[in-house]
Amino acid sequence: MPLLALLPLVLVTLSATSDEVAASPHAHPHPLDPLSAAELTAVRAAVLASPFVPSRPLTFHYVGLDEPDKPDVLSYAYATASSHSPILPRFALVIARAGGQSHELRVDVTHVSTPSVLSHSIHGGAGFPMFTVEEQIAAGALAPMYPPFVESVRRRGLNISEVGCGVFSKGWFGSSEKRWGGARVAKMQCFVAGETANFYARPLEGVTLVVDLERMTIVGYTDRIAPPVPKEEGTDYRAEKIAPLFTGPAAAPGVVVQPEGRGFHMDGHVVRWANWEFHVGFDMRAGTVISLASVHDADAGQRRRVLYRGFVSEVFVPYMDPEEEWYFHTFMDAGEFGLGTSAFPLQPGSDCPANAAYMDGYYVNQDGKPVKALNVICVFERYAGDVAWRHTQAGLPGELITEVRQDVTLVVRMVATVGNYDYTFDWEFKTVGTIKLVVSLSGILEMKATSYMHADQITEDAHGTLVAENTVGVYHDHFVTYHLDLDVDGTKNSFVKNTVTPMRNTGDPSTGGADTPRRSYWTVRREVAETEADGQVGINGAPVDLLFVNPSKRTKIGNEAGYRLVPSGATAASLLADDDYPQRRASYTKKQVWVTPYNKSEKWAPGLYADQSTGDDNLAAWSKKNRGIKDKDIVLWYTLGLHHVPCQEDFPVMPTLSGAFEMRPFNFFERNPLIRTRPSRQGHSPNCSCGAR
Ligand SMILES: *[C@@H]1O[C@H](CO)[C@@H](O)[C@H](O)[C@H]1NC(C)=O
Ligand SMILES: *[C@@H]1O[C@H](CO)[C@@H](O)[C@H](O)[C@H]1NC(C)=O
Ligand SMILES: [Cu+2]
Repeated sequence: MPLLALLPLVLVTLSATSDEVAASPHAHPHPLDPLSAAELTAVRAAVLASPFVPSRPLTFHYVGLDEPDKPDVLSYAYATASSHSPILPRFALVIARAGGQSHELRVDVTHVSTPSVLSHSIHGGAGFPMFTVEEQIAAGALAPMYPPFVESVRRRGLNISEVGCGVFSKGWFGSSEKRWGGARVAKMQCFVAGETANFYARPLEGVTLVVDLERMTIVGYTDRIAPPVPKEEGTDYRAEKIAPLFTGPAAAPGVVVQPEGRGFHMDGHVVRWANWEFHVGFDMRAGTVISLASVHDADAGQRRRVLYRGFVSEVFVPYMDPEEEWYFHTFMDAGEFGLGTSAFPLQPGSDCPANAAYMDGYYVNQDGKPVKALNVICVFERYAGDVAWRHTQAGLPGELITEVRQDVTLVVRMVATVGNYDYTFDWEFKTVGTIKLVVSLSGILEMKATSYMHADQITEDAHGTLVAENTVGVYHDHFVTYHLDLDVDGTKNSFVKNTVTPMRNTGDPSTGGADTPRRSYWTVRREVAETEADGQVGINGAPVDLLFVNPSKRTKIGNEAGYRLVPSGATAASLLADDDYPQRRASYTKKQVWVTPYNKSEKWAPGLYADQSTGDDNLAAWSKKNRGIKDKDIVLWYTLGLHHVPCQEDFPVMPTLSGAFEMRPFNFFERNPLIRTRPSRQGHSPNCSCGAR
């Protein structure tokens, strides 16, 4: 039937509209629900009325849920039918700036009509909170009014009206930058816009401004070099600017259809799908937060805990050019810019398939007023034709047995666009019990203008790849650090390193050998980590299987219930010197794996105050306490890393590049948990050539 071949590909959805998650129908929010607009409004009122911070102006840099203590949340979430869930108080953590100080406030918003400030303190250590969107805009507006900058632009033969500047965090470089006296300053660099949407491709190289974000004035200025501004032609990526578009039958359009409706259910922020249940939250710093993930064990007839809380703790992006304009490009995208505040509405049908459901988030602006982030998270079932398990049994007389089960997964997705880069963060839940975390990079490179027009002209280290004429895509890293508070079948877990070790066969049974011609083999040496020092692992060295086990939960045949960490690509560790300033701030990026005892206040790998942090309060510093981690409530910190050597295909916009890792059940179930799943009832699609044989 050739006509059908022109029809859309396979699956199509019933309810294509109004996919927004309804507001929680419950009178009381789930204790891990993000703060609602009403709660955020109440937080603001309480802070503004508080005598603790009398000085004005006051700006809000972070407001997030300060979740109840873990034992309380656990008894709420896993309350038995007989005991019923307690109503837990609702607290917010606020970080505000006033009078040149960072104020931390804890606000009780259990009753939104009578919010109250419970505690207040002034941050005395290093570092500053996230930038606000408003101050970045205000800083950018200073540049065209700053005479030396206007002069620099004029000297380059450009018109000030076509130049725009953005805020770049300045990093931390110790006593070498005493001149700013520990002030909350940032750098600004500028681009030439013109007709293209891709101003990142047209840097005004050589010019750096320093802005004091508190006084909102320019406090430093350099105009050092003036290579040509790269040409505009070929920089745009908008469909209407790229002509001609492909018109041929490059690919038939595909739409996902679920004739029987969605396979998952959303109750407020709680998602139930197949054997999984979990809570989806949203935070202005971390973005998506997944909590209370548990998997139903059909054989045991019970729900079993896997993850208490997981989120992206930091994204560290150091650039590899030591020159004046580039050395400080050592960004901490979560702690400086906010992944949640950088999340924009997902595009239905492109960012997420047609069968996706969407969730909104809320954060606050600089005035503390709630801002709705529309459609920032999507949830969808994915069947991409992959196999969960299979076997064909040939050789039986007169019979060919084939059993195959589809690998259908549930994806929770958010995209954060932090300036030039777009990060897609996926949480993928698999029916086999696996949680897969995927980070996909796209967007626009940070580019440096240069006089080079051709690769043959480059005689010294260009610190990047010539990706277009006069344009170098600068070398850099992406280190995405996850905080995963695993609770494998309960709270108390141990971290086990199973090192795969080569062995020699002595050939002599009296020394444990085997009397065979075999010379060598490998075996597994098991080590249970005692303290945090044992919890640090560089995974590119020895072949090692890393497990989180619950020593008190065993299978019927005696193996400890566990989950295994499986990296899949993107295992780069930092190559910076230990004494280099950016490395001191992000010292935890030297090893991919850290395991710490659970501590509610240890959430952010570079520390609570990431901007200009010094590393004195980061994950590596906490780990120096070398606390016990055996048979305790422990947290996995995993850093997914990529060394990015740009190439021409990354210009003008970068094709998606992904890295991932999985947490897979390991002796958690008694057997393959999918053994009892039904074979697919879905037959041939109309455009499958396998039909009429
Ligand atoms: C700069 O651009 C603006 C707006 O396009 C225009 O009005 C102005 O005349 C230009 N100035 C110069 C010196 O070209
Ligand atoms: C929990 O973390 C905070 C912040 O790092 C620290 O001050 C406190 O001592 C920690 N508590 C324990 C028991 O380690
Ligand atoms: Cu990159």
